[in-house]
Amino acid sequence: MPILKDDLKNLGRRNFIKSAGLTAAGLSVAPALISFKDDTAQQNNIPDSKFPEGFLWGTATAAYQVEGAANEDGRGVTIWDTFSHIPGKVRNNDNGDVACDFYHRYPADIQLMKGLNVKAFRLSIAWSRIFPDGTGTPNQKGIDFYKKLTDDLQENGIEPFATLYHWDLPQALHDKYKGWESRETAKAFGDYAGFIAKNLGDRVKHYFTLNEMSTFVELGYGNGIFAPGLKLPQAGLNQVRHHAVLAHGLAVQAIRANGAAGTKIGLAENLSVPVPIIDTPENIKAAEVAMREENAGYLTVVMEGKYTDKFLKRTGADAPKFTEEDLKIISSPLDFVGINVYMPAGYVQAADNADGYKTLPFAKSQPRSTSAWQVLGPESLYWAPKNVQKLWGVKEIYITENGTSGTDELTTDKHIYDTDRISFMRNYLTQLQKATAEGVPVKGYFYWSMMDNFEWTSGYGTRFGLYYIDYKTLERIPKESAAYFKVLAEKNQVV
Ligand code: PNW
Repeated sequence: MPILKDDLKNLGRRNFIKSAGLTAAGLSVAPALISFKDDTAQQNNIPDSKFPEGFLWGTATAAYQVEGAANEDGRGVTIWDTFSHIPGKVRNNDNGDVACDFYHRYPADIQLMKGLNVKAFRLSIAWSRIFPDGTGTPNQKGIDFYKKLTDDLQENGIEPFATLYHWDLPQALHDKYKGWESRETAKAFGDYAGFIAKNLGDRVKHYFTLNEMSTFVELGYGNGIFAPGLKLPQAGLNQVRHHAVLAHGLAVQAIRANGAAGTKIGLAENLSVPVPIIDTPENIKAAEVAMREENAGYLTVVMEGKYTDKFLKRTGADAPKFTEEDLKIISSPLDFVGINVYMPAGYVQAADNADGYKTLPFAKSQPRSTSAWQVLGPESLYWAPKNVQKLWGVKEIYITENGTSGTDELTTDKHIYDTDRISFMRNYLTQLQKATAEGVPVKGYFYWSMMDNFEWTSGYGTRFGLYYIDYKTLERIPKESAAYFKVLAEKNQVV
């Protein structure tokens, strides 16, 4: 295999030899080192690493995390504005007032994406830019912003995929109804979704209703570390869970009723992904059973139109109050299922107990990213889509988020050699490719995130981007992983 002199120099300078030592830990780094400058698939030496033809490569962001311009053009206050301005809630007391200033800089950012061979972009629409108070009179300037943004994307050959709720609830709905504690918020969300489909439906064909119901509900209303910072008792928490899935269903119906022909609808859920510790038939079955049960309050009820018997038994007197009609709405048919996959929920094995499985504790030395919650387990990106297909017969799956946070040190010559992120992508994507090769219908992958951004309670110190943001100047600097993504998307294969 021809290794050019330049490659050798790069290998040395970038200290890649050291990272190649990772192969000892079972991470396949070596073959791809050379592939960066290789032109043919054969030289890559991974003949099976292709993704299906037409596989969509994209990046993802969310309004509050990147847009900034918090007080411009009539945008209403959201629960995250309120929460992030309370001292002590976010690391370093960071907030999203300016963020990456994507609101003003999106034209240049679209060019950066184009340079990465990105063909799809997952953005979120800020509800409070459209309806500053959550309901009522729409704000034309907000609509115009998303029209301009999505037009610009399409003119550059990038398909917009819009999330309607990425956690930035209009504060007015919180004040008036206690937010997701009330059914009124679910109804308001349905109305807003219908309005968007009517007004942007000519240009946006793909919608995700809510992003990660499980995360914003559990962290915002269960343990209080996310906005609005509540710690509800179980009965109240179950009702919030129910209102979230109900909001999803109402939005699906509203988009169907108002969207243009050909509009496709799904959601983007951070589902719990149990991974079999050893791939025996018993453990594989156990992981499937565990996945259905662990997502009972969210994806399972959306896909099945009923709460599982075990969920109702577990919640007992605290179970959510719901009607049969609610369940029908919640399980309105979807065109695709989007899943955000970062980690295994745990490694499981078959067990002779009432659940039929047992979750093993993570080893203390299990690798993690700089996000304390993120245990690294590439197999999660195989088992998540595999079992979504198996459990619910889903025909179209998108990986709506996958990514990792790193230390991302900026060198004096302005480089970021994020070897950890590249290794992460290669290992996770190898697992995803294995799933697609087995016929699991994954249609696309959105890397989280296109650029560093406001990482919720972790503020700006935790970086997930392919582009580094210098928060003093707002300059975007491509990380080494951006170069990796560019080749990956161009070749449509693990590199
Ligand atoms: C997701 N956890 O959030 C969100 O969809 C993104 O907005 C976010 O930036 C990204 O993943 C990276 O964190 C999560 O604690 C936040 O398990 C927290 C958790 C999971 C996902």
